[in-house]
Amino acid sequence: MSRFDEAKKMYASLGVDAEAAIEQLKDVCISVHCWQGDDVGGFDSPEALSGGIQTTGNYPGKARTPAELMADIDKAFSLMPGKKKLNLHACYAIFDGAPAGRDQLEPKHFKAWVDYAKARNLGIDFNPTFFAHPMVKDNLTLSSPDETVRRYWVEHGKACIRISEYFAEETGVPCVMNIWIPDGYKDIPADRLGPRARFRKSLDEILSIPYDKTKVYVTLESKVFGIGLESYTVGSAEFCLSYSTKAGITPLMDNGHYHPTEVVSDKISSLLLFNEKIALHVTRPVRWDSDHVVLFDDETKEIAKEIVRNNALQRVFIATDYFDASINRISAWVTGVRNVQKALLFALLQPNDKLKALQDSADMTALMVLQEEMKTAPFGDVWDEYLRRENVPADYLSAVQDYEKKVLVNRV
Ligand code: RNT
Ligand code: ZN
Repeated sequence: MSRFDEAKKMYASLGVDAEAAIEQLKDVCISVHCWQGDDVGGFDSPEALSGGIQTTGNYPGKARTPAELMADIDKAFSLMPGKKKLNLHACYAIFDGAPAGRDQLEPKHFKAWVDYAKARNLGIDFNPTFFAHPMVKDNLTLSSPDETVRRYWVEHGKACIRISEYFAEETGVPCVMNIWIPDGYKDIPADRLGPRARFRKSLDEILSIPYDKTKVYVTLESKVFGIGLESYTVGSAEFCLSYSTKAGITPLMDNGHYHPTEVVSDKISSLLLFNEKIALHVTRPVRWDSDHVVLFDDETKEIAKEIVRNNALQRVFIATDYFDASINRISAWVTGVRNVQKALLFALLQPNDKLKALQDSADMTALMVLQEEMKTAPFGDVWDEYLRRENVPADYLSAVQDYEKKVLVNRV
């Protein structure tokens, strides 16, 4: 009997169908962020990263051109099982000839990405880029009191909706367009309402353009603070959640965007009760929103459990969001995405009905014992079987090291 067969038997004894878990996992799409490959650099502006986010490290091999980034994404995707979507930022526009400002971006500036995605049967998600640009003034964009600045970024948001619709039409897959602005203050403001009122007005203006809501899902991502923006964040949790509900768009939670003892896993159920769809940025905050590579850790598993046991795999847009420049970037990509998938498989392999029944009968003793027992169940054997069926190697490190030797080290 193979290790998988043994594991299957063990899970079956608990009422868990390992085959069904694998089948379900195959259909879950993870939206993979393109920005792990070049430290959130992009191609449209030479400005350094800003907006209170930071990539640290200088591991060799960062992608410097669209061709390099595309090659790296190919390498990374070849080592990830399951369904993927490509998540792009507006700063990854590819100009062939005259560059355009962010307020002037058009679908044609993303044609190379559409060709890339179509050739690989990928859908595309999108993000307007409200950072690392000279039109960010005093750390403000959509909430700026300077009308020229505010308008510029409203036009950017509108342009991005048009581009998102183009992605959906070309690929045949709906596009999730996520709005996140870095706007905030390092020190105590005198007016907290004004910037938020302007942000609300700007969002209203962006969303006023007609677009097909079955093709473009606009999401809004909140944040607690950024580096250099410690005292006040315009797009706070309360602002973004209230706005999303009122405007009928989709709320997005990034698990690096809350106070250190707050957990997104506990928030998912509440949002599911009041939203048809919700969206996540899965990351690993270490003491702050540091965007470390996602690990197979307790909170990632808990997030996955909340999605699976609430029957919400079709209602949650799952995207990765991290950027580590201190290790091989391809490995960072693959490790983080695989860990999201591992967490989902782990969740699919829990005896969820049994656990709920124990909770409802107030048998917290048996609940604790069973939950603990599941931690050492032969999960790894089911994961390995999933990789085998998906035709990706269990050992991706050798492939990454080989690519590093042949390709990445030459980028100097
Ligand atoms: C920043 C947000 C945002 C960015 C990306 C690059 O704190 O998490 O999602 O990481 O848009
Ligand atoms: Zn995020």
